[in-house]
Amino acid sequence: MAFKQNDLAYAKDALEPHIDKATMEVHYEKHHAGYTSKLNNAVEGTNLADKSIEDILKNLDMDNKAVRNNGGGFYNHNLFWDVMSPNGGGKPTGDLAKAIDEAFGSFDDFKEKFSNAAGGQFGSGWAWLCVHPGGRLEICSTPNQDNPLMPGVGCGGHPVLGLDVWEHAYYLKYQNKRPDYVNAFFNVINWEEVAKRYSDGK
Ligand code: MN3
Repeated sequence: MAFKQNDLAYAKDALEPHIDKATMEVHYEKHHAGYTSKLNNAVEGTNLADKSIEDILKNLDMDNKAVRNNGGGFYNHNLFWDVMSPNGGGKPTGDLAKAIDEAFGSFDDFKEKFSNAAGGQFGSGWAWLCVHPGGRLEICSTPNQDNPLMPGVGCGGHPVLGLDVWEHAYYLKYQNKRPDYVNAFFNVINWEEVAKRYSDGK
């Protein structure tokens, strides 16, 4: 069965003014669609074709560049669309809020650390909030389309929040001002979805 992009739960202009419609269109219809079709081509006729994407990433041969880049790109963007919402923003509640306070001191400290991970990723990549078994949270970043599920990326646990810091994710609206984009992302984070991923993943 071929891999398929997650449907967006909102219109492509629904995250405005934080994430603009033109960026959403090219990002979803061109970039993510491209990773998805290239992943399907790369696994077709191989023993990976009938595996789940999580299974593929966890057991990945990191020298398999086609699956590493496109499998990562496929998975990462599906997560990214799902952790944003026009009704997002604010702060998490419940167990996730407690875990954030425990790991980072406060929500503001978390925001600063996550923003630094996003801003400090040199070149293209992703910033992540990951949960380890038992519930401990970690912030990290990965280059290119690497993902915390992949072996040996130095960024462990199960990703519950991811931020795309490739220029294609923000350049049309924010040009070189990545920190403004990172700040705007906090206005659309779907904390309910992140909390669900946290309780599933811990
Ligand atoms: Mn992208």
